[in-house]
Amino acid sequence: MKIAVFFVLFSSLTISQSLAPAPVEGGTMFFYKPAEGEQVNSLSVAGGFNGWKAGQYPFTHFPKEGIWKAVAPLEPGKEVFYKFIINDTLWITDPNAPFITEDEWRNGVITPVPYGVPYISEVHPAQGQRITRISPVTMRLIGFNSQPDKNTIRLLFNGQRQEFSFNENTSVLSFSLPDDLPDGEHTIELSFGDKNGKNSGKIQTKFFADRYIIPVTSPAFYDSAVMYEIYIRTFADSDGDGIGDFNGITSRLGYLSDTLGVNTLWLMPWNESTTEHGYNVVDYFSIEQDYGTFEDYQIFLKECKNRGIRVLMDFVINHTDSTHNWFLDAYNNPSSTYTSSYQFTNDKNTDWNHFGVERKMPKLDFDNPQVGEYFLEAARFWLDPNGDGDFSDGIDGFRCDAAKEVPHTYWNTFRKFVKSINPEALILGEVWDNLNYLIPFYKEEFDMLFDYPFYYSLERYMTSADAAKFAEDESRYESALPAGHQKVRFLSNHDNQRPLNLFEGNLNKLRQALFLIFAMPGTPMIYYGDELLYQGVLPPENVRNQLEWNFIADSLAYEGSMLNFYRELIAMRKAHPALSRKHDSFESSMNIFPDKKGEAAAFIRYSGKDIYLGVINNSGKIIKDLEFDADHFNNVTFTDNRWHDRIIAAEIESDNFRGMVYPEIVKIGERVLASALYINHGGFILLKLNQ
Ligand SMILES: [Ca+2]
Ligand SMILES: [Ca+2]
Ligand SMILES: [Ca+2]
Repeated sequence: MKIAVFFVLFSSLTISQSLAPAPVEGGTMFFYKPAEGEQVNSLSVAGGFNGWKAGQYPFTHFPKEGIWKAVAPLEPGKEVFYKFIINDTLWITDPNAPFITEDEWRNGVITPVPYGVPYISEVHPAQGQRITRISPVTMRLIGFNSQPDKNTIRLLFNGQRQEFSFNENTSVLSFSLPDDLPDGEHTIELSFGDKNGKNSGKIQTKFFADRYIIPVTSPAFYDSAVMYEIYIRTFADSDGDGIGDFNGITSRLGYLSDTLGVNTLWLMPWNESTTEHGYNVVDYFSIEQDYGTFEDYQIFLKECKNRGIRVLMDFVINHTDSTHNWFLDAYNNPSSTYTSSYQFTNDKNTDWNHFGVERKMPKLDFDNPQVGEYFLEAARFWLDPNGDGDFSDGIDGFRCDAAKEVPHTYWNTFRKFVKSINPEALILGEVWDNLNYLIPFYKEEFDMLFDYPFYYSLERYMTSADAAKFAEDESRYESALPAGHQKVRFLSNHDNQRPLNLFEGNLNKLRQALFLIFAMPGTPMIYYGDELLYQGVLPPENVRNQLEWNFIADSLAYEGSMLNFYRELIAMRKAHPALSRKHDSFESSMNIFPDKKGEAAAFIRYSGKDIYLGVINNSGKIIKDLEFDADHFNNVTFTDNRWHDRIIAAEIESDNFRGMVYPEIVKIGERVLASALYINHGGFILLKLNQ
């Protein structure tokens, strides 16, 4: 008996030994466990707390445990971003960080808690979070080696005493927010003691309300659009100089619109530039000479209009090229009229703030109205080059590069200006960051944003196979976004690895992820070459390959090719409009949930009487029978059992179960049972539920 008890205690201790950063005397302890065969000679932690200086807080190796440990004196309650540095050179993300930023940096994020005193966790809304709908505040109170004492809790909301309820079993404190809660910052302050008599001291957390009384109004065209991103330089060359050009794209529009079925093109920058990628513009009113003439561009645009294809321009306004005439004038010339258009950091105008590490990309200063007005003029030019009020010679919208580097106030001005010229013009923003960061960019600024949170959530699901977590993330995410919002969903672009590499060469995961992107809300986007199963990992040069046009015919001829898979998905989305219906918590067109065992991720798409059930099996085994809560099927009438007639799309076969798909779906009381629904690991199915 004693041995058994000891064993239980011992194993629970082992399991609970997390490698997440933990409070210790004198600061926060970080852990790192190298992978088998990983060569680690030295290791340190750095972040905002020490100016990102490598080596200042080194780890010590504990060979017996196979773990490295370091302590940094972090200030409790103050959120920090951090990374680990291996062998002084390789910056990596802490694999056990409680949160990882969903931007290009992938930093670990922690809010250190003090050692030896009670603290709070699982706070909702989380510290610093933006909310768009009102829901109760909840948090878990954690004592130091003992339970919190309810009688000691003191709670203030925006400086006023606040009533609350406290569940002593779960240690969760909660209170409701008033329906008329004003927008803006809200502060929660509390203190409490535990049964050992330790006191938390004052704990503060803040959140923001952003209610979007005005919903986002994005052009309806993009709800059912399929977008395609092109790097002009490597897409199609018309004159044999080895560089892709406008005439080359024009000659391939048949492939894009008829063969593939896309109807929106985002072209990487086409203004004159000194780099291959073009993200540093020399002249905002020009066509890159490598890509052809302005006439070539106009012919391309006209052919797109004839085919009903919309064209988005990559608008790069955070910085210019260092040979832009403004910068040439201002460089080493403090009396230049353009001195205050840039962010010079010395008196002589010989040093300046720039984008990332690129000195060739001097940052503009939007505090100077001259800068903003210049880009309104550029926008007007591309929307209507001859200024006659007829947009048939203009672009259909802007893909705004590095949008988070440019002030919100400017995007608001930009929106008003663009919409006053052409209300149908699309304003699409690249905000490479988490949901919390995205939200403010919708408010009177952008019609659509690239959905980075979904990109990372999908990656996590494919790695972890945690269907319940995926469904929860997606539901929570959708409910936080404003009414009427739209987003672009993608698996890759010119800055990210190719999708096959994202899923480590696993074709089943790739097909599942694509299926989700084409069956769920948001505008799907394809990065050129993905349909030919191109591979490539960062740096970005590796994912900007030359498109090999002679592969297309082969790919079309092979039924099982990725190109044909893309074509099927696009056709599926077009044939079933419910799949492209917009979704947010105000206008619901989707419900996502796991099955009762948490093995499959399922979703229902609905639009009026059209109801579809999608199921993904990423569980590692064959699913034969599924059971769901009937609550998810409220709008469904279970009339007959001819389900096999209603399979819209499926990748369900394995060698053992080929052709054995005759699902029966019935509702019994509180449950919906889908039996004989064979889905192999890596498979998916989409069924129409109502005839
Ligand atoms: Ca060429
Ligand atoms: Ca050039
Ligand atoms: Ca015109």
